[in-house]
Amino acid sequence: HRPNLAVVGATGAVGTVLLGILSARQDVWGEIRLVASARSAGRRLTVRGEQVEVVALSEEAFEGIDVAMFDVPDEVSAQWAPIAAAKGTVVVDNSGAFRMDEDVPLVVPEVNAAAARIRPRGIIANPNCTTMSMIVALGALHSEFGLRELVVASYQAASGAGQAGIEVLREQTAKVAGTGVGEQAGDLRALISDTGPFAAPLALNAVPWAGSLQEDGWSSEELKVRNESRKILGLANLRVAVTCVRIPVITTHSLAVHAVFEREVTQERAQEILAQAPGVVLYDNPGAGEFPTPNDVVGTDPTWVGRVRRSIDDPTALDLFVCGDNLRKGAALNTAQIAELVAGELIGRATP
Ligand code: 11C
Repeated sequence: HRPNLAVVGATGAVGTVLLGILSARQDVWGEIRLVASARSAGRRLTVRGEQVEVVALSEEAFEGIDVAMFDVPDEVSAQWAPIAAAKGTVVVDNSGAFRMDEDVPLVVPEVNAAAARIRPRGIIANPNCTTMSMIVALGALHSEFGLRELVVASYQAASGAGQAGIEVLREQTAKVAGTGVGEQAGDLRALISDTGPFAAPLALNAVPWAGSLQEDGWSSEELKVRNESRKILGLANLRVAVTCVRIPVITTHSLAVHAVFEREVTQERAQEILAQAPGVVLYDNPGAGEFPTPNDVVGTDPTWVGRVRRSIDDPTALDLFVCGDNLRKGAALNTAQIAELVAGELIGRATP
């Protein structure tokens, strides 16, 4: 039979994008069951052109389900993914709960698809959207030049913090419009007391913080980018320095990347590799004003790369600017791609 799929967290910011993606991609699924918290149960959502009623998360929700995609908070995944896996469902999880567990593969199909086959706990993890926004391009460059070190600054969209992040940025933007604020130190903080999921007012601002405080002043988001990049690329000793910054963009994360390699690089060869890499679009002609911006690429699937330069002071280093839709490839699309890999495996097994 065609494998049955459950979407857990169907009503969230990523879940909503996921239903659109499932409706647009080649359909490999039998039933698609929509699962969410008890609060959302009974709502009807459209997937593959059909209305489907949302059911509450419970053990029974995984009955007859072959693959489940989870897009829920860490603690919900930590509790429910093992329950689903124990029922024989392969879980593709987009939370941070399992990503760094040794017996859980962390998969980006363009980079390490084979890793998805070895999943002793029945769980496959999907990377953080910030890591994802650069890793497909870096994977391609790594294959050719051998990656040694990354120095990265992110420019992250509000929707990385979910639906609440989108709403707060919209409210703040409406509040500042036409007021003339932004010219006096602290005038944004005086106007905006509720910063929602962000550490400071985001409209007309840049906030060098995402996630929670970890040891020695690092943010959880920064450590995820470092640790997940190492795991996906299979480079346990990769040197990574990263600063994560939130900017007033609704959707699409961007990163300025300085990547140091084992071998000497040229701008031309790097551009050639990126132009040919699956899942990457090279858009790099600054003389004509051509480089990716988050607003130009939102809603698209690939990783967009521009501003590719060989470092002036290091012939083994490249500098580039990368944009990726954090809700699509950054979350929903990659989850769907992994689930499709598993579906292909299950169908192959059923019809040898
Ligand atoms: C953000 N990347 O932009 C985060 C959200 O580990 O999946 C995703 C957190 C995660 O805020």
